[in-house]
Amino acid sequence: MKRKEALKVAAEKLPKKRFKHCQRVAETAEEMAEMFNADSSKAYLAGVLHDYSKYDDLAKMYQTVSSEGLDPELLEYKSEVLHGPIAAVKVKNKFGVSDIDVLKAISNHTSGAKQMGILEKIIFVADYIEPERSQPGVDDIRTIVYEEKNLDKAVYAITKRNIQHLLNKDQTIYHKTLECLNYYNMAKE
Ligand code: DGI
Ligand code: FE
Ligand code: FE
Ligand code: FE
Repeated sequence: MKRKEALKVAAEKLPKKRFKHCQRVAETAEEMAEMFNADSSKAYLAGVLHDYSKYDDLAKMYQTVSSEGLDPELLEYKSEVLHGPIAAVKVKNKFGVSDIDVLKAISNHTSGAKQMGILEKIIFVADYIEPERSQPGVDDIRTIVYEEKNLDKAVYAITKRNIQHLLNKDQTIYHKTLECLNYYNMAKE
């Protein structure tokens, strides 16, 4: 799938604000790919499509989890945790995106995972630091990325903040989020 086509399907499917976020993630990911010697075209494509399923019908998402044999534990969560894995299935089946790096980056963009590839890490981080993000501490993450150039440390810092935030709201932590925390705690230096 070419970037123009991806932009078109994302723009048609998503509310304007969400689409704009996807565009900014794509641009941030493209720039990061150049910094970290990854494939910038793949980074842009994964960025545009990462939130494609954010507003899908939850019952249909659960059906897809079953029919595609996705992690059954996903059934205990809502779109917040499901939309990455579901988007990966959809862009593969609907648009023929077959690149495994792109599909994994889309699938794991919310939880992260252990032993992520470069593209997965880039999308995970770009989603958190795209220019309109203003959550407390985001500038510390930008410094880790753009000055220290340490992606593993950024993944760890983001995952730690996400988990702290989720625990403050008594949310359940998905196992891949925890695996990501533990793995990048060891990998970060
Ligand atoms: O889709 P975005 O808003 O751009 O961002 P995202 O996909 O990174 O995160 C979506 C939401 O998912 C965010 O509000 C936090 C939530 N989330 C991330 N990890 C977990 C989680 N929610 C639960 N319950 N458990 C998790 O492990
Ligand atoms: Fe998302
Ligand atoms: Fe994220
Ligand atoms: Fe996003």
